[in-house]
Amino acid sequence: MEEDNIRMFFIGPAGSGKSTLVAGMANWMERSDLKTTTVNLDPGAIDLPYSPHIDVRDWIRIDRIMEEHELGPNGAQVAAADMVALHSQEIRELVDESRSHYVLIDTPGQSELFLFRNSSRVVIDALGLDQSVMVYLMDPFLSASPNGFVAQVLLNAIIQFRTALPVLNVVSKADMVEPDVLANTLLWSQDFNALFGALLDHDASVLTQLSTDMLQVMENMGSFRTAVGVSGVTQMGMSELYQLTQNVFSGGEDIVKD
Ligand SMILES: Nc1nc2c(ncn2[C@@H]2O[C@H](COP(=O)(O)OP(=O)(O)O)[C@@H](O)[C@H]2O)c(=O)[nH]1
Ligand SMILES: [Mg+2]
Repeated sequence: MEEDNIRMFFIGPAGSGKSTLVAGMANWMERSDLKTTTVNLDPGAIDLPYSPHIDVRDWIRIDRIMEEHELGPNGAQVAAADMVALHSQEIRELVDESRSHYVLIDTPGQSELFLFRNSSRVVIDALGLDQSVMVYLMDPFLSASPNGFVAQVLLNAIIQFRTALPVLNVVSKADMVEPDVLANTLLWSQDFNALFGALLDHDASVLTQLSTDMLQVMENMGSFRTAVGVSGVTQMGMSELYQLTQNVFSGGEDIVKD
């Protein structure tokens, strides 16, 4: 059995619930006797719903960058995202010292900063690729339409492509949608034909040969990997997300629980 911890990067659009999910998952893991370290990689975070063990804001402050480099808020976010890379070794050392089973990594509010700046590659590489997984937060309302669901599946593929890590889909804020709407979204994540049928029913116009072929590629890439509905607020879906993570690395056995 590996001694190494498992790293879970939480990624998704601004406001998708990453920080809240890190808080909920950390809380659930601690209660399950899994030693957990939380890492905040968002220099722009204001009020976090958890107290991060490791926090980039100790080194990088958006307000200071705006002042010192005479940048607006957007420019400062980009500069800050790049500066995180300069601290990747320190972050790695602190993670190693924590000797945790699980490392939950909260990524910057704007997911494009994490996905499309090379600095994130440096951070991911520093933390290690072997036992890392991306947890991709899908919006529950966008996921309720076949077209919106497919758009997010495409983003999943981009995350896989950019990070070369396994990506787990979660439908975030699942407490906010009706159970039958959620069940339908989760069905699409498991059943290619159900999704295909729904696209035909609702959005035949977008069903060109291209989108059909594209969906097939997404399925081959595993972008349809079974999703779970989660809520950082009610802690719904935490054990399922834990199990999905276990499955990625071990085919279902607990890896690091003593
Ligand atoms: N009802 C509900 N609200 C949530 C959930 N997760 C996040 N929120 C709310 O959505 C907003 C954005 O959440 P946050 O975790 O900061 O998103 P982030 O930008 O992705 O880190 C906050 O007002 C949260 O309280 C959830 O699971 N359920
Ligand atoms: Mg956040």
